[in-house]
Amino acid sequence: MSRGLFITFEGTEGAGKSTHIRLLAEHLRQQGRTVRELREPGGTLLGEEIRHLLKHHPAGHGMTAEAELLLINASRAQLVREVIRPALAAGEIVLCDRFADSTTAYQGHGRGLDLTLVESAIAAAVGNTWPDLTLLLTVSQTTSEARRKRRSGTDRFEESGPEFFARVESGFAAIAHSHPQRVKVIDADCPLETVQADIQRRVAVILSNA
Ligand code: Z5A
Repeated sequence: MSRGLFITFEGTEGAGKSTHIRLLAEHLRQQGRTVRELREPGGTLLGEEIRHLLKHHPAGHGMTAEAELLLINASRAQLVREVIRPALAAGEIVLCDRFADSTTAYQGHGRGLDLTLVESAIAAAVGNTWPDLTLLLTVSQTTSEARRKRRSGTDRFEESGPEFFARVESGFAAIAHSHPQRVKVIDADCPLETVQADIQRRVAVILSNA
């Protein structure tokens, strides 16, 4: 590949994004590919500090939706320029745990910010660095809650109620509907092996066209 491949994973909490990125990265490395695993917010020194502010720092209490939007996109602007673009230029496969679609779903649909404003902030951060493929992992609310309960501790996002997460979920569904070429929906309620096999199939298709 002269230019690498940019794949993002999206979905609500507990959908299995982190787990499947790890499994897919192992699978691709076994094929001799160079793979970069990233997460948002985060992925750079600056981005990880912003992540802490957004999720756990006491200064984040009472954060406005607009401040949240801009902080997430500040982290993204850094990640795109410092890591993603150079990695793609070097021919790597970049796997990113959440990206711009999460902002549309969480800050746009979830927090209720104007979608045009959200799009402008995303555009400033992303420029023309859009994913080649987005895998949207969908799970029922029941599965999401059960999987989240297995973890210890909560963050500021998890303090939002079920109505917020329902809006986020319909936001993701709207994104998938508007971008059927880029966004592929994966039923992540299925057993782990079935979901990973589905993901590997989707990625094999795009790799064979790259
Ligand atoms: N956020 C935002 O608001 N706007 C943005 O633009 C961006 C982010 C980029 C990041 O939190 C927060 O930032 C996020 C949105 C916001 N918060 N919320 N809500 P994060 O990175 O800490 O959390 P997350 O992205 O929501 O990920 P997660 O909760 O850790 O879930 P996950 O990565 O999708 O799931 P997992 O950790 O891989 O799996 C959870 C458990 O389920 C684990 O024990 C697995 O072994 C198990 N699992 C996974 N798949 C299966 C299957 N198929 N069967 C059985 N068990 C499974």
